[in-house]
Amino acid sequence: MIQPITRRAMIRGSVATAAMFCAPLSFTALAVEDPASETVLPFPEQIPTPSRTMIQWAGLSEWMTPLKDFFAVSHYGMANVDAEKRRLQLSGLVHEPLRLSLADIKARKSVETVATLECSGNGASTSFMGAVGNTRWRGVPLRSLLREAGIKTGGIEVVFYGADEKTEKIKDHDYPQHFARSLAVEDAMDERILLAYEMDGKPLAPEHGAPLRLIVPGWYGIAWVKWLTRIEVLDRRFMGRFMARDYVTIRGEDDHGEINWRETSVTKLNVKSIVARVVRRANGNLGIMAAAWTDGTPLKTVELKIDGGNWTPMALDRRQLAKYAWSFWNYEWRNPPPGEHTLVSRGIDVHGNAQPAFEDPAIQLKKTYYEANQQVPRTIKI
Ligand SMILES: Nc1nc2c(c(=O)[nH]1)N[C@H]1C(S)=C(S)[C@@H](COP(=O)(O)O)O[C@H]1N2
Ligand SMILES: [Mo]
Repeated sequence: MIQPITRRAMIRGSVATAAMFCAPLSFTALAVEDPASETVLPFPEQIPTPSRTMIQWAGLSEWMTPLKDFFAVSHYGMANVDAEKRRLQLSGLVHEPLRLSLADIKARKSVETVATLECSGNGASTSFMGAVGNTRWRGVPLRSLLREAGIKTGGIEVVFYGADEKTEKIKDHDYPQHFARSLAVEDAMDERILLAYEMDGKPLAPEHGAPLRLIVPGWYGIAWVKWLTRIEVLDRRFMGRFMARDYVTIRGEDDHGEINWRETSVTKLNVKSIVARVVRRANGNLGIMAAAWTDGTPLKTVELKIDGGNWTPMALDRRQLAKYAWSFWNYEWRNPPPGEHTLVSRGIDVHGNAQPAFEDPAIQLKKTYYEANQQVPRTIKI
Protein backbone atom coordinates (compact mmCIF):
# COMPACT_ATOMS: atom_id res chain seq x y z
CA MET A 1 0.00 0.00 0.00
CA ILE A 2 1.23 3.46 -0.76
CA GLN A 3 0.52 6.33 1.53
CA PRO A 4 0.43 9.93 0.46
CA ILE A 5 3.64 11.66 1.43
CA THR A 6 3.39 15.21 2.57
CA ARG A 7 6.29 17.41 3.51
CA ARG A 8 5.13 17.38 7.06
CA ALA A 9 5.01 13.61 7.10
CA MET A 10 8.52 13.53 5.67
CA ILE A 11 9.86 15.82 8.33
CA ARG A 12 8.24 13.62 10.93
CA GLY A 13 10.02 10.84 9.08
CA SER A 14 9.40 7.13 8.92
CA VAL A 15 6.71 7.02 6.29
CA ALA A 16 6.73 3.58 4.79
CA THR A 17 5.78 3.12 1.21
CA ALA A 18 5.94 0.54 -1.52
CA ALA A 19 5.50 0.65 -5.24
CA MET A 20 4.89 -2.12 -7.70
CA PHE A 21 8.60 -2.73 -8.17
CA CYS A 22 10.04 -1.75 -4.83
CA ALA A 23 10.29 -3.58 -1.59
CA PRO A 24 8.83 -1.48 1.20
CA LEU A 25 11.24 1.20 2.31
CA SER A 26 11.13 3.38 5.32
CA PHE A 27 13.06 6.57 5.58
CA THR A 28 13.80 9.50 7.75
CA ALA A 29 14.07 12.96 6.37
CA LEU A 30 17.44 14.65 6.22
CA ALA A 31 18.06 17.86 8.10
CA VAL A 32 14.98 19.27 9.74
CA GLU A 33 15.12 22.96 8.97
CA ASP A 34 13.06 25.62 10.55
CA PRO A 35 11.22 26.91 7.48
CA ALA A 36 10.93 30.35 9.06
CA SER A 37 14.70 30.79 9.06
CA GLU A 38 15.22 30.11 5.38
CA THR A 39 14.48 32.22 2.31
CA VAL A 40 13.53 30.65 -0.98
CA LEU A 41 15.46 32.24 -3.86
CA PRO A 42 13.50 33.14 -7.00
CA PHE A 43 13.85 31.24 -10.30
CA PRO A 44 13.82 34.02 -12.93
CA GLU A 45 14.39 31.65 -15.88
CA GLN A 46 10.98 30.05 -15.40
CA ILE A 47 8.37 32.40 -16.84
CA PRO A 48 5.31 32.17 -14.59
CA THR A 49 2.16 30.85 -16.27
CA PRO A 50 -0.74 32.01 -14.12
CA SER A 51 -3.30 30.73 -16.62
CA ARG A 52 -1.77 27.27 -16.69
CA THR A 53 -1.26 24.79 -13.91
CA MET A 54 2.37 23.67 -13.69
CA ILE A 55 5.20 22.95 -11.30
CA GLN A 56 6.88 26.12 -10.09
CA TRP A 57 10.39 24.85 -9.49
CA ALA A 58 11.45 27.50 -6.97
CA GLY A 59 8.84 26.21 -4.53
CA LEU A 60 9.19 22.47 -5.12
CA SER A 61 9.00 20.55 -1.88
CA GLU A 62 6.52 17.72 -2.32
CA TRP A 63 7.71 14.40 -3.72
CA MET A 64 4.07 13.65 -4.50
CA THR A 65 2.82 16.49 -6.68
CA PRO A 66 -0.43 17.93 -5.29
CA LEU A 67 -3.26 17.78 -7.83
CA LYS A 68 -3.54 21.55 -7.77
CA ASP A 69 0.00 21.77 -9.24
CA PHE A 70 -0.40 18.94 -11.77
CA PHE A 71 -0.23 20.09 -15.40
CA ALA A 72 -2.75 18.90 -18.01
CA VAL A 73 -2.43 18.71 -21.79
CA SER A 74 -5.16 17.97 -24.29
CA HIS A 75 -4.89 18.35 -28.05
CA TYR A 76 -8.54 17.96 -29.04
CA GLY A 77 -10.07 19.67 -26.02
CA MET A 78 -11.55 17.80 -23.11
CA ALA A 79 -13.61 14.72 -23.80
CA ASN A 80 -16.73 14.18 -21.78
CA VAL A 81 -17.11 10.48 -21.12
CA ASP A 82 -20.22 9.10 -19.45
CA ALA A 83 -18.64 6.57 -17.10
CA GLU A 84 -21.99 4.83 -16.52
CA LYS A 85 -22.76 4.16 -20.18
CA ARG A 86 -19.31 3.90 -21.69
CA ARG A 87 -17.72 0.51 -22.31
CA LEU A 88 -14.06 -0.15 -22.89
CA GLN A 89 -13.64 -2.25 -26.02
CA LEU A 90 -10.70 -4.52 -26.58
CA SER A 91 -10.89 -5.81 -30.13
CA GLY A 92 -8.98 -6.47 -33.33
CA LEU A 93 -6.66 -9.45 -33.56
CA VAL A 94 -7.79 -11.13 -30.34
CA HIS A 95 -9.47 -14.46 -29.64
CA GLU A 96 -12.03 -13.06 -27.18
CA PRO A 97 -12.98 -9.41 -27.69
CA LEU A 98 -13.84 -7.68 -24.41
CA ARG A 99 -16.46 -5.07 -23.60
CA LEU A 100 -16.05 -3.82 -20.08
CA SER A 101 -17.86 -1.31 -17.93
CA LEU A 102 -15.91 0.78 -15.44
CA ALA A 103 -17.39 -1.42 -12.71
CA ASP A 104 -16.05 -4.55 -14.49
CA ILE A 105 -12.61 -2.99 -14.59
CA LYS A 106 -12.71 -1.88 -10.98
CA ALA A 107 -13.77 -5.39 -9.95
CA ARG A 108 -10.46 -6.77 -11.25
CA LYS A 109 -7.24 -6.97 -9.28
CA SER A 110 -5.70 -3.52 -9.22
CA VAL A 111 -2.28 -2.21 -8.37
CA GLU A 112 -1.06 1.19 -7.30
CA THR A 113 2.20 2.59 -8.58
CA VAL A 114 4.04 5.87 -8.26
CA ALA A 115 5.22 7.28 -11.57
CA THR A 116 6.40 10.59 -12.93
CA LEU A 117 4.44 11.96 -15.88
CA GLU A 118 6.29 14.39 -18.13
CA CYS A 119 5.08 16.02 -21.33
CA SER A 120 7.70 15.63 -24.04
CA GLY A 121 7.37 19.36 -24.75
CA ASN A 122 8.48 20.12 -21.22
CA GLY A 123 11.62 22.24 -21.20
CA ALA A 124 11.30 23.29 -24.84
CA SER A 125 10.51 26.87 -23.81
CA THR A 126 10.87 29.06 -20.72
CA SER A 127 7.11 29.25 -20.30
CA PHE A 128 6.70 25.46 -20.50
CA MET A 129 9.12 24.19 -17.88
CA GLY A 130 6.84 22.67 -15.27
CA ALA A 131 4.89 20.13 -17.33
CA VAL A 132 5.90 17.25 -15.13
CA GLY A 133 4.49 15.76 -11.97
CA ASN A 134 4.82 12.72 -9.77
CA THR A 135 1.93 10.91 -8.18
CA ARG A 136 0.38 7.53 -7.50
CA TRP A 137 -1.93 5.83 -9.95
CA ARG A 138 -4.28 2.93 -9.37
CA GLY A 139 -5.53 0.67 -12.08
CA VAL A 140 -5.63 -2.73 -13.72
CA PRO A 141 -2.52 -4.03 -15.49
CA LEU A 142 -3.07 -3.86 -19.24
CA ARG A 143 -1.27 -7.18 -19.58
CA SER A 144 -3.97 -9.03 -17.66
CA LEU A 145 -6.66 -7.81 -20.10
CA LEU A 146 -4.53 -8.55 -23.16
CA ARG A 147 -3.98 -12.07 -21.85
CA GLU A 148 -7.68 -12.49 -21.15
CA ALA A 149 -8.52 -11.44 -24.71
CA GLY A 150 -5.61 -13.43 -26.16
CA ILE A 151 -3.60 -11.80 -28.95
CA LYS A 152 -3.80 -13.74 -32.19
CA THR A 153 -0.76 -14.70 -34.23
CA GLY A 154 0.22 -11.75 -36.38
CA GLY A 155 -0.82 -9.09 -33.88
CA ILE A 156 2.15 -6.73 -33.55
CA GLU A 157 0.69 -3.42 -32.41
CA VAL A 158 -1.77 -2.32 -29.71
CA VAL A 159 -3.59 0.96 -30.39
CA PHE A 160 -5.18 3.02 -27.62
CA TYR A 161 -7.99 5.40 -28.60
CA GLY A 162 -9.31 8.31 -26.58
CA ALA A 163 -12.90 9.54 -26.76
CA ASP A 164 -11.62 12.94 -27.91
CA GLU A 165 -11.80 13.56 -31.65
CA LYS A 166 -11.14 16.19 -34.26
CA THR A 167 -10.51 16.47 -37.98
CA GLU A 168 -6.93 16.25 -39.18
CA LYS A 169 -5.69 17.67 -42.44
CA ILE A 170 -3.65 15.29 -44.55
CA LYS A 171 -2.58 16.56 -48.00
CA ASP A 172 -5.27 19.27 -47.93
CA HIS A 173 -8.14 16.97 -47.02
CA ASP A 174 -9.90 16.80 -43.67
CA TYR A 175 -10.32 13.44 -41.99
CA PRO A 176 -12.06 12.58 -38.72
CA GLN A 177 -9.70 11.14 -36.08
CA HIS A 178 -9.71 10.05 -32.48
CA PHE A 179 -6.71 10.86 -30.33
CA ALA A 180 -4.65 7.67 -30.43
CA ARG A 181 -1.25 6.25 -29.68
CA SER A 182 0.12 2.75 -29.96
CA LEU A 183 2.63 0.43 -28.37
CA ALA A 184 4.33 -2.58 -29.92
CA VAL A 185 2.85 -5.77 -28.43
CA GLU A 186 6.14 -6.46 -26.68
CA ASP A 187 6.03 -3.05 -24.95
CA ALA A 188 2.31 -3.32 -24.22
CA MET A 189 2.85 -6.61 -22.35
CA ASP A 190 5.06 -4.88 -19.78
CA GLU A 191 3.56 -5.44 -16.35
CA ARG A 192 3.96 -1.81 -15.32
CA ILE A 193 1.39 -0.45 -17.78
CA LEU A 194 -1.98 0.25 -16.16
CA LEU A 195 -5.49 1.19 -17.15
CA ALA A 196 -5.86 3.69 -14.34
CA TYR A 197 -9.01 5.08 -12.75
CA GLU A 198 -7.44 6.71 -9.69
CA MET A 199 -4.85 9.44 -9.34
CA ASP A 200 -3.50 10.37 -5.91
CA GLY A 201 -6.11 8.15 -4.27
CA LYS A 202 -9.07 9.90 -5.88
CA PRO A 203 -11.13 9.10 -8.97
CA LEU A 204 -9.39 10.53 -12.04
CA ALA A 205 -10.35 14.14 -12.66
CA PRO A 206 -11.94 14.95 -16.04
CA GLU A 207 -8.86 16.86 -17.27
CA HIS A 208 -6.62 13.91 -16.44
CA GLY A 209 -8.67 11.45 -18.48
CA ALA A 210 -11.68 10.31 -16.45
CA PRO A 211 -12.90 7.70 -16.14
CA LEU A 212 -9.97 5.68 -17.52
CA ARG A 213 -6.49 6.41 -18.85
CA LEU A 214 -3.33 4.60 -19.74
CA ILE A 215 -0.30 4.82 -17.44
CA VAL A 216 2.99 4.07 -19.18
CA PRO A 217 5.71 4.57 -16.54
CA GLY A 218 9.02 5.58 -18.07
CA TRP A 219 7.42 6.94 -21.26
CA TYR A 220 6.59 10.52 -22.15
CA GLY A 221 3.05 11.73 -21.46
CA ILE A 222 1.94 11.43 -25.07
CA ALA A 223 1.76 7.64 -24.59
CA TRP A 224 -0.51 7.98 -21.53
CA VAL A 225 -3.80 8.07 -23.48
CA LYS A 226 -6.63 9.75 -21.57
CA TRP A 227 -10.41 9.15 -21.88
CA LEU A 228 -9.51 5.64 -23.02
CA THR A 229 -12.42 3.92 -24.77
CA ARG A 230 -10.97 1.44 -27.22
CA ILE A 231 -7.96 -0.85 -27.48
CA GLU A 232 -7.29 -2.54 -30.79
CA VAL A 233 -4.68 -5.10 -31.78
CA LEU A 234 -3.38 -4.69 -35.33
CA ASP A 235 -1.16 -6.65 -37.70
CA ARG A 236 0.53 -3.44 -38.87
CA ARG A 237 2.12 -0.29 -37.49
CA PHE A 238 -0.26 2.44 -36.41
CA MET A 239 0.58 5.80 -38.05
CA GLY A 240 -1.77 8.35 -36.49
CA ARG A 241 -0.81 11.99 -36.05
CA PHE A 242 0.59 11.63 -32.54
CA MET A 243 2.60 8.57 -33.49
CA ALA A 244 3.99 9.47 -36.87
CA ARG A 245 3.43 13.10 -37.86
CA ASP A 246 3.50 15.03 -34.59
CA TYR A 247 5.44 14.07 -31.45
CA VAL A 248 8.38 13.04 -33.57
CA THR A 249 12.04 13.87 -33.08
CA ILE A 250 14.46 14.63 -35.87
CA ARG A 251 18.01 14.23 -34.70
CA GLY A 252 21.30 14.27 -36.56
CA GLU A 253 24.26 12.11 -35.79
CA ASP A 254 27.67 13.32 -36.80
CA ASP A 255 29.52 10.55 -38.66
CA HIS A 256 33.02 11.98 -39.28
CA GLY A 257 31.60 15.31 -40.37
CA GLU A 258 28.69 13.86 -42.29
CA ILE A 259 25.33 14.29 -40.56
CA ASN A 260 22.91 11.38 -40.69
CA TRP A 261 19.31 12.43 -39.95
CA ARG A 262 16.87 10.20 -38.12
CA GLU A 263 13.17 10.78 -37.40
CA THR A 264 11.57 8.79 -34.60
CA SER A 265 8.36 8.80 -32.60
CA VAL A 266 8.62 10.23 -29.07
CA THR A 267 8.72 7.25 -26.72
CA LYS A 268 10.75 6.83 -23.52
CA LEU A 269 11.85 9.56 -21.14
CA ASN A 270 15.35 10.94 -21.43
CA VAL A 271 17.48 11.43 -18.33
CA LYS A 272 16.75 14.85 -16.91
CA SER A 273 17.34 16.97 -13.82
CA ILE A 274 16.75 20.55 -12.77
CA VAL A 275 17.90 22.70 -9.87
CA ALA A 276 14.59 23.41 -8.19
CA ARG A 277 14.33 24.82 -4.70
CA VAL A 278 17.28 26.87 -3.46
CA VAL A 279 17.11 28.30 0.04
CA ARG A 280 19.36 30.65 1.92
CA ARG A 281 19.61 29.53 5.52
CA ALA A 282 19.98 31.66 8.61
CA ASN A 283 23.66 30.64 8.85
CA GLY A 284 24.26 31.96 5.30
CA ASN A 285 24.58 28.54 3.64
CA LEU A 286 22.62 27.68 0.52
CA GLY A 287 20.50 24.57 0.49
CA ILE A 288 20.28 23.44 -3.15
CA MET A 289 17.76 20.84 -4.23
CA ALA A 290 17.41 19.22 -7.63
CA ALA A 291 14.77 16.88 -9.03
CA ALA A 292 15.82 14.14 -11.47
CA TRP A 293 14.07 11.43 -13.44
CA THR A 294 14.69 8.79 -16.12
CA ASP A 295 12.85 6.11 -18.12
CA GLY A 296 13.28 3.81 -15.12
CA THR A 297 17.01 3.22 -15.58
CA PRO A 298 18.50 3.94 -12.15
CA LEU A 299 20.44 7.16 -11.80
CA LYS A 300 24.12 6.71 -11.05
CA THR A 301 24.48 10.30 -9.90
CA VAL A 302 23.19 13.83 -10.14
CA GLU A 303 25.94 16.40 -10.26
CA LEU A 304 26.01 20.10 -9.62
CA LYS A 305 28.21 22.73 -11.22
CA ILE A 306 28.60 26.11 -9.55
CA ASP A 307 29.86 29.05 -11.64
CA GLY A 308 31.64 26.91 -14.23
CA GLY A 309 33.54 24.90 -11.60
CA ASN A 310 33.86 21.13 -11.53
CA TRP A 311 30.91 18.76 -11.53
CA THR A 312 30.31 17.70 -7.92
CA PRO A 313 28.00 14.87 -6.84
CA MET A 314 24.84 15.84 -5.01
CA ALA A 315 23.45 13.67 -2.19
CA LEU A 316 20.42 11.50 -2.85
CA ASP A 317 17.52 12.51 -0.69
CA ARG A 318 15.76 9.45 0.67
CA ARG A 319 12.72 10.47 -1.32
CA GLN A 320 13.93 8.10 -4.11
CA LEU A 321 11.18 5.61 -3.41
CA ALA A 322 9.98 4.14 -6.67
CA LYS A 323 11.63 3.08 -9.89
CA TYR A 324 9.56 5.25 -12.22
CA ALA A 325 9.32 8.24 -9.90
CA TRP A 326 11.54 11.27 -9.79
CA SER A 327 14.11 11.60 -7.04
CA PHE A 328 15.29 14.64 -5.11
CA TRP A 329 18.97 15.47 -4.61
CA ASN A 330 20.64 17.89 -2.20
CA TYR A 331 23.77 19.95 -1.92
CA GLU A 332 24.77 22.24 0.91
CA TRP A 333 26.87 25.16 -0.30
CA ARG A 334 28.67 26.49 2.74
CA ASN A 335 29.47 30.19 2.93
CA PRO A 336 28.71 31.15 -0.65
CA PRO A 337 30.26 34.53 -1.54
CA PRO A 338 27.81 37.36 -2.22
CA GLY A 339 26.99 38.21 -5.82
CA GLU A 340 25.48 36.43 -8.80
CA HIS A 341 26.02 32.70 -9.29
CA THR A 342 25.06 30.06 -11.82
CA LEU A 343 23.85 26.66 -10.71
CA VAL A 344 23.34 23.79 -13.12
CA SER A 345 22.71 20.09 -12.57
CA ARG A 346 23.03 17.01 -14.74
CA GLY A 347 21.76 13.49 -14.24
CA ILE A 348 23.76 10.42 -15.32
CA ASP A 349 22.13 6.99 -15.37
CA VAL A 350 23.83 3.66 -14.68
CA HIS A 351 24.22 3.02 -18.41
CA GLY A 352 26.26 6.21 -18.68
CA ASN A 353 23.56 8.29 -20.40
CA ALA A 354 24.33 11.84 -19.28
CA GLN A 355 21.97 14.78 -19.51
CA PRO A 356 23.43 16.95 -22.30
CA ALA A 357 24.31 20.63 -22.12
CA PHE A 358 22.44 22.95 -24.45
CA GLU A 359 25.59 23.26 -26.59
CA ASP A 360 26.06 19.48 -26.95
CA PRO A 361 25.34 17.76 -30.28
CA ALA A 362 22.52 15.76 -28.66
CA ILE A 363 20.60 19.03 -28.37
CA GLN A 364 22.12 21.09 -31.19
CA LEU A 365 21.45 18.33 -33.72
CA LYS A 366 17.93 17.80 -32.38
CA LYS A 367 15.96 19.91 -34.84
CA THR A 368 12.47 19.38 -33.46
CA TYR A 369 10.76 20.68 -30.33
CA TYR A 370 10.20 17.60 -28.15
CA GLU A 371 12.56 15.69 -25.85
CA ALA A 372 14.27 18.87 -24.65
CA ASN A 373 16.28 17.32 -21.82
CA GLN A 374 19.14 19.80 -21.89
CA GLN A 375 20.67 21.04 -18.65
CA VAL A 376 18.97 24.11 -17.21
CA PRO A 377 21.40 26.73 -15.85
CA ARG A 378 19.88 28.81 -13.15
CA THR A 379 21.03 32.22 -11.92
CA ILE A 380 20.81 33.20 -8.27
CA LYS A 381 21.79 36.32 -6.44
CA ILE A 382 23.11 36.46 -2.89
N1 LIG B 1 -6.98 11.29 -25.18
C1 LIG B 1 -5.89 12.06 -25.00
N2 LIG B 1 -4.90 11.59 -24.23
C2 LIG B 1 -3.79 12.34 -24.02
C3 LIG B 1 -3.65 13.63 -24.62
C4 LIG B 1 -4.72 14.09 -25.41
O1 LIG B 1 -4.68 15.19 -25.96
N3 LIG B 1 -5.83 13.28 -25.58
N4 LIG B 1 -2.50 14.34 -24.38
C5 LIG B 1 -1.30 13.57 -24.02
C6 LIG B 1 -0.18 14.40 -23.62
S1 LIG B 1 0.64 15.22 -24.84
C7 LIG B 1 0.26 14.44 -22.33
S2 LIG B 1 1.66 15.27 -21.90
C8 LIG B 1 -0.47 13.76 -21.24
C9 LIG B 1 -0.78 14.73 -20.13
O2 LIG B 1 -1.49 14.12 -19.11
P1 LIG B 1 -2.23 15.05 -18.04
O3 LIG B 1 -3.11 15.98 -18.80
O4 LIG B 1 -2.96 14.15 -17.11
O5 LIG B 1 -1.13 15.79 -17.35
O6 LIG B 1 -1.67 13.18 -21.72
C10 LIG B 1 -1.58 12.54 -22.96
N5 LIG B 1 -2.81 11.83 -23.23
MO1 LIG C 1 2.57 16.07 -24.01
